Amino acid sequence: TGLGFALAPSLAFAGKKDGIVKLAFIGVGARGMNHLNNALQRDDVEITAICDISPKAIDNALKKFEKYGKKAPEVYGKNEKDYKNMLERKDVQGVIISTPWVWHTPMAVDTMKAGKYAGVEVSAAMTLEECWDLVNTHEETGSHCMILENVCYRRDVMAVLQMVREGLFGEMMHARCGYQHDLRHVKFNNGEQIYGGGVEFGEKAASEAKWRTHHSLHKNGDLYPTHGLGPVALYMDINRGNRFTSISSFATKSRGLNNYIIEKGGKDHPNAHLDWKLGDIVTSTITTANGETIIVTHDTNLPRPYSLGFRVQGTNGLWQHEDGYMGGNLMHIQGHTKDHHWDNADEWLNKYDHPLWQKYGEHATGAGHGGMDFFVMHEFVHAIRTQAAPPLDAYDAAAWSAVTPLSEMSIQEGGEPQSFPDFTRGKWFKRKPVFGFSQV
Ligand code: A2G
Repeated sequence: TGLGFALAPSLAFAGKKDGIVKLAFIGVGARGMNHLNNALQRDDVEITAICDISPKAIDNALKKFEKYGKKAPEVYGKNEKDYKNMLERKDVQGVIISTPWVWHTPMAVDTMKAGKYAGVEVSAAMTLEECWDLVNTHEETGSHCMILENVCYRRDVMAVLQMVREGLFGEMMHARCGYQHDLRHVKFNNGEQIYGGGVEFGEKAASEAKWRTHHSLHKNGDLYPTHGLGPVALYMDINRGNRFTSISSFATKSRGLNNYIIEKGGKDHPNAHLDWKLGDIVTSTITTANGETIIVTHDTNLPRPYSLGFRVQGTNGLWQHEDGYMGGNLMHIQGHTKDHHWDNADEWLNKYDHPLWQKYGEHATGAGHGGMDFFVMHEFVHAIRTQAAPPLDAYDAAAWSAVTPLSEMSIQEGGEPQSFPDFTRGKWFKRKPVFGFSQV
């Protein structure tokens, strides 16, 4: 995707031999294939079944099984509901769901109802009703749902979590984050290649542009909040001593996608006449029960380098980071950093490197997205093996994903603050943080 993330195969991972975890996959397209690749390299996982309605995707996936010398899985995908047949299998304990967004909640709900662990890609839900469906199904069935938010496992993000917990920033006060990624080549292609080369979307397009783009046509809100908000939620103990209380959102006008279509496809292309609803930059301010604020940005239609733009600030200092190669990795910690100056954050992040990264960094770095994908799979598998609750759960999935519908509502009402439902129904007050404490 032009992010320069390594996609080389990671080192084969030798896990615990006792208790092989049996996984199935719904969706083995671009994202699912990445997860599949990681799972196939673990000898503590057996993939018993895969499901996709695209025969080409199934074909590619089966080739991977051959490549790694693994037993071929049962294949499902006759139609859009065939995944339900797969969920009836006894030899499936957990299901990785990497499908178009509108399928995430229904598939996660069906997976939990089938008594299996659901590992659902981001965002987990598109509407408030879906957020509640995830929570209610988890509570009714006792089955678990892990939101597979890989950025929570980014090396710098986890080091900063250690610093937050050690109190280096003082009391949490404010954070900024966002999904700032020029997706124009992802939202449009020529139907053959998966990125760019044309200005088609929907039926005439391939891969993500088939389903992702139409959300930009019909919705004005933060369509993809969790890459930024997941880590910030961990810093602020959301659902575990704290919770999001309100959100107020604003959108700019919409220009980027139309300009791109005209530039690449000409002003007579049929797509040049569409009225895109998504504002190019959507900015939301979230408040929390503990008195912090969070500014979340969604910026996917304009030319710009990738950055999640983290800022994590407390009463004693802050981390401020701009992804990329220009050295925008800054730290200021009162008592350590010279007043009114920045430190290069690298030294701090090395010093507070998370134990999980120290232990598995070597396996992780080849696994895609700079290693995060290894950990998200590792922890999902570990939760299943130990029959434990996953570190990112249905409440997290609901609270983080709720930003999409709530920001849409706020924008429609001119920025009017919207209340977050308390998806934990009061349990946030007593629940304790769990993410990142396991060193298994
Ligand atoms: O761009 C990145 O890889 C995103 N991941 C991923 O979620 C998806 O939007 C992709 C575009 O296809 C991160 O930013 C971590």
